[in-house]
Amino acid sequence: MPRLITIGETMMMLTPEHAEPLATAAKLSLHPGGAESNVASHAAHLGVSSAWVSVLGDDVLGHRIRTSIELHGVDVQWATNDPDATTGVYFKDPGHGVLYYRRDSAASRMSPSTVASVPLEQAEIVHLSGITPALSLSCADLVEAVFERVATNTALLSFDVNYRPSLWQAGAAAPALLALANRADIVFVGLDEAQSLWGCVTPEDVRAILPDTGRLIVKDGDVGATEFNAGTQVFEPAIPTEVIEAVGAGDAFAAGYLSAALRGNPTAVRLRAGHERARLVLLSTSDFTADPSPTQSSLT
Ligand code: KDG
Repeated sequence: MPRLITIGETMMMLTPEHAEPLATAAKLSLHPGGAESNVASHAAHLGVSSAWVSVLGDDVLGHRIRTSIELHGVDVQWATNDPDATTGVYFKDPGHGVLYYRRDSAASRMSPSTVASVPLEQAEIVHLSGITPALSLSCADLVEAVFERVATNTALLSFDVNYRPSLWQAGAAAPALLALANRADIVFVGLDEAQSLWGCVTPEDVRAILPDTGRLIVKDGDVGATEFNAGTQVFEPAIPTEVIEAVGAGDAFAAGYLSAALRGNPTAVRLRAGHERARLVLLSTSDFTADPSPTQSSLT
């Protein structure tokens, strides 16, 4: 049984091989791109048994994504292919953000039934992100159903705020993401996104508006990350890195942190593990840069 279950959309991602804008890039590479499958893939490489739950199109992109994620060592038995919908696609445009082609994608049709047969209560951590409730009403219902189910058992609900402004109607994201984050056991949020969403300037400001989150991890780019947990506050500086491209680094951070938490490590070690994993992704244009092969450890 997987110790970590993640749920969310994965698209086919096209990214320039070198960090140059789409307007001029000559060569693009093709990889799965999805915050939650990224977390599962990194965690699997770190030796944590992980599963990823989603819906893909029954098309060549959907099948390729499923196979790639399985090759990372992730259990994909609950990732299904919908014959009536297509797999989402997105492009990274280094220096300019991202372009999504995901409206009405197969994953946008996810709903509470997507997790009906998934044994969430047997996992130790269930991980979601703030991308999913923005995809469709049925996806928002899915997120609500997972929060409610996990609250009644021993699994911890991990939530990465992952604010994607282009997916939300004006004004809708701030209250929705705040309410979800306040109900989670573990929350990851960038100080920059907390500033855009809620006007927070310091990590302490974020704690003040998320008083009910169990472990709150506020990431401040190349400065470091702070964890608030009950009455404690621990800061761990980032690892100095020549950043090539940052998209996906937050997922790697979450995976490093969660993997260390599952090993029972103390706060500073968990945060350091997050920084170490994020650094691998910051050094490339890909969402997933790993050590050469999956590690086998006592966690599997
Ligand atoms: O965190 C990286 C993800 O944002 C990216 O791979 C695509 O999941 C994605 C999204 O919806 O933005």
